[in-house]
Amino acid sequence: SFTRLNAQKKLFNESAAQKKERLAWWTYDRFGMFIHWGLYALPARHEWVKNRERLTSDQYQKYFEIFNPDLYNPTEWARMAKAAGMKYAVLTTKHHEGFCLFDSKYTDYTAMNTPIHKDLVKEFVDAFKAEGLKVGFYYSLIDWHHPDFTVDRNHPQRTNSDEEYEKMNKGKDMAKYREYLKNQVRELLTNYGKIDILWLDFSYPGKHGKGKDDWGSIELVKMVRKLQPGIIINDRLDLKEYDDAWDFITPEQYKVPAWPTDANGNKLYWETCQTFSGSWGYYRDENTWKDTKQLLGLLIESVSKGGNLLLNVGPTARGMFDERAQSALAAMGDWMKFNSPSIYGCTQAPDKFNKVDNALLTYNPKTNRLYVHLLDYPLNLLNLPGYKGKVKYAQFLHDNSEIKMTEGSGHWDKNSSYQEGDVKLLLPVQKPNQVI
Ligand code: JFZ
Repeated sequence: SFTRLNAQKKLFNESAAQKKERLAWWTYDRFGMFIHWGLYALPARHEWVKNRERLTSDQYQKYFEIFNPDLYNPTEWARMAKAAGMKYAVLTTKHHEGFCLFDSKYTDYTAMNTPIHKDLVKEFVDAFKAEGLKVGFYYSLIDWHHPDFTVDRNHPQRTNSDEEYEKMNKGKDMAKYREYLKNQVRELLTNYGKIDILWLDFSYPGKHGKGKDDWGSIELVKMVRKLQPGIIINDRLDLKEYDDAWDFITPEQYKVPAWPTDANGNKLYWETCQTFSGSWGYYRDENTWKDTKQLLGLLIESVSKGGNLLLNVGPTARGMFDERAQSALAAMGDWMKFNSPSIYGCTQAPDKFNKVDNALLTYNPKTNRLYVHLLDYPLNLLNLPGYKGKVKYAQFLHDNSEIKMTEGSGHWDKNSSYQEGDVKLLLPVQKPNQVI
């Protein structure tokens, strides 16, 4: 629904140029790691397991009592993220289950009171910063553990009847939850130094839903900006009618057809988040892992449409990236090692460069280089339609070896009319390994 955005209201006094400046590192870096980690790593069958299986907080309590990620080493995580080419990471400080990976004055439902007895968020922040990565916090607006959080249509104990809702919610006070959520966000943005990204999740206004009034979204955003003026915020607070209450949109688990714009045609900042295997939390038995080419395709395609990719890892209950995640990250790193100049600082190619068959285009406006990503390696000749006079030199990226090119030919278009002005690249028959 982002294409229907018609933002008019404003909360702050920031110009478009100032916003561009604030988001400059993020649009340059393009590639980050999402980390979904919580008690749900123990059942290891989806981060919504409490909801999917309609578990009560009592039934869920056993996971809290045995949570003990003894192999947790965030420096190792940071190194794997870095080796994959990722430049920032966003950790679930609390997911919908309500369990906090951080120490909090406002609840005992934290990692401090599990057998690990550690502020896992603090260790994450320190380790990732030390490795030179930017850090972000995911914080769930939804909370299936807090006693004042009312049962709604996304709740494990949801029902079909208005009367039952009323019965279950008797005595619950969302105003208290609202205060709790604000207090915790304040803790997160006060106790851990500079935080680069805040990812609040998520709103579902309407009948038996929750939105801006439930969260106190406006006050919350104002507090966030005051505590961390440079922070970048996502768009799930149900404040779409405001121009500046959010920074980027978050299309999730699907491909955007083109660079998303608002109703006035202004290009939006955007970041897609994607999983390796389907679920966000560690899911032991999931057999739907994407292969390397699909993962690289997600990254390249995002950049080719002016966006970022936040790619998720769900660590295990012992605090490790499981081996499937590790090898996927390593494979992306093998490609990024040679091809990252086609990602960092890159964006959608200018219109004068026509689409190329079975290829995605990225472009670096500073160096005026066009990157042609060959998703389906062609036989010998790659046709660049209408590129005559626009290309000075062509080379592979992985080894800087020249690719010979010819000008002056053309191609027959769909209507069988001959179009002049193409460039043809003479590629080697055998695809080099580092080409996607
Ligand atoms: C949410 C979470 O429920 C999920 O567990 C995960 O954390 C993911 C990143 O975010 O899922 C959503 C939230 C919003 C939409 C879709 C899935 N949405 O707006 O389409």
